[in-house]
Amino acid sequence: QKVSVIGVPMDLGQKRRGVDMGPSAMRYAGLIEEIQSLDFEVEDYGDIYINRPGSSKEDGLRNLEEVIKASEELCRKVCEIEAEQSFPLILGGDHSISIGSIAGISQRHHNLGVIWYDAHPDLNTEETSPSGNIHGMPLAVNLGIGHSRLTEIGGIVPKVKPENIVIIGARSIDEGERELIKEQGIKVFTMHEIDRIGMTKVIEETIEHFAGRTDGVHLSFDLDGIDPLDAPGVGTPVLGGISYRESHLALEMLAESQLITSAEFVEINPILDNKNQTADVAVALVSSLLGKKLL
Ligand code: DIR
Ligand code: MN
Ligand code: MN
Ligand code: MN
Repeated sequence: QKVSVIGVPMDLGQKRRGVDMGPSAMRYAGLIEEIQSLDFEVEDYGDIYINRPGSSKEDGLRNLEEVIKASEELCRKVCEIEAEQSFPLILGGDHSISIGSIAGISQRHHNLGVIWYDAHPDLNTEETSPSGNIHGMPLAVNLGIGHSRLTEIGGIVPKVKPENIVIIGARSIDEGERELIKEQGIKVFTMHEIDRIGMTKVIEETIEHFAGRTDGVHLSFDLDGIDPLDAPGVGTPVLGGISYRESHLALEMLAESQLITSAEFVEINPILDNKNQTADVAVALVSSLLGKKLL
């Protein structure tokens, strides 16, 4: 089994610099060695090039041209990885990178499932966004909703069907996002459901939701889904998140299910972090996702 790692040092999907260092932080935290220790062959594709500095706001979207360029490049690289039957592991960068990663993955997975592990549903459009930040829009874009220059990347629109999405950990939801969730009937486990039924049940229901229906499931893991106490190095921390242990449990259960066919870990900002704690957490979680067991 092979894992192909690709870094996307993108920080133009939002306003705070530093999240471009996420791929370095995860490599420094021992990502490659950790995957090798689990008996996978690893190929590190290095990082894709991000054009800097960004442009100004265009059509209400900050740094649109640079995000499009990077997304197209990431789409091509992910396609190459998928063509080799290798497992794509994408390192962010802010969450706007998900536009390019899912554009690539959806070329071969026409009935793709997506797990969006995040404090935010990232379902804004240039019309509903309070910030103009593209990192708050990628899930909408992947549903074919939003600016056409973003939704058309990779040529397939939409890339994901609303019934093939499960959001886990949401606790900061904008008005436009709330409407879209209702209108599209998207399955969401907010913190309320996680507290109420527990992570075990949440993941059991998630697995049940996808099993036998999808031709692959992509895990899009935003580190701000985790509580800021456990993952402080993120640009938009939100109190009351998923714990470190619950997150391991979730990924251990997903590993056992063998449903996950690609993954990305995004939004680590080493400048805001406490001695690379958040990258250490991400590497430990990758290891659970790839099947590491305590015993
Ligand atoms: C907010 C923040 N909903 C926005 N989104 C974040 O700007 O659209 N996503 N931080 O991760
Ligand atoms: Mn595949
Ligand atoms: Mn996000
Ligand atoms: Mn988030």
